[in-house]
Amino acid sequence: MKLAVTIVNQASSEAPFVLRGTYTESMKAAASIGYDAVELHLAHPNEVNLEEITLASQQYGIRVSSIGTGLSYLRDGITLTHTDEKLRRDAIERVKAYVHLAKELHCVVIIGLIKGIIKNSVSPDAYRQMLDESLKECIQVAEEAGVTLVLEAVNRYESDFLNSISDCISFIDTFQTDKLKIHIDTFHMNMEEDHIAANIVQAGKRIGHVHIADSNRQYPGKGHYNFTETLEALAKIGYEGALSVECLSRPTPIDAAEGAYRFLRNLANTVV
Ligand code: LER
Ligand code: MN
Repeated sequence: MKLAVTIVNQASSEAPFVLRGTYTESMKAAASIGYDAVELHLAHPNEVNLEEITLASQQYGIRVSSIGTGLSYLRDGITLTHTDEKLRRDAIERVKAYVHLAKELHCVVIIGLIKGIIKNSVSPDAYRQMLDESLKECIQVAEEAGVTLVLEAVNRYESDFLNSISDCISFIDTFQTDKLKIHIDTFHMNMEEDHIAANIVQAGKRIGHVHIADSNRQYPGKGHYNFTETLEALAKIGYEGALSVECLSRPTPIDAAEGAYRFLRNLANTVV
């Protein structure tokens, strides 16, 4: 399985991203540890220089697996369900811009925090209608670009919609496209799923991306999450995407990146 690590320019020490600093320096550091790919977290696609990323990718032999978009919400307050029509439109245009970048980098685009939450909407129905409309527009652009959007199942304390794999299955099936898939995260699954392996198998080919953190959100091996069970379920469904490490950067970013890599590489070698 391909291993990826999250990289971000700047984030608080409590944010669950691993390597911090310039994107190209982090690509170099990730490649030297052995990672196959990086996951870029950025508030706006214009924060990266495509030529520089492409060059670093060739130079260090590392790909981009995924683009995380949550920082656009955290920095600019835009969501796909915002009651302010201008901020909703801005979010749609932002996702389209991420899709254009993802097309060049051959990677997936994560839809997490940018979808917004019901609590900030007028009503659950209004929320759902706006999410449907906004996503349909994003999906059209994703289909044209051949890019996959991945919708993250996030635990109930952070989101009030799409907390579990089964929530995501029912939701994405209504769109009838293979360009909208489910994004699972071991940290969230640990809280929300009744049976992790069975639910992954149930989702099957709908799974498009995987975040990895241990039960305490530290790097894998530091808590009590059963990664063998998850990796075996992913092998069973023929998952071909990346396992992307999104965890606290403790005790240091490099320690977390190295510790996660050692643990996962070792496990992946025994499982697949
Ligand atoms: C949030 O907890 C999370 O897992 C992130 O991937 C959301 O962007
Ligand atoms: Mn995540």
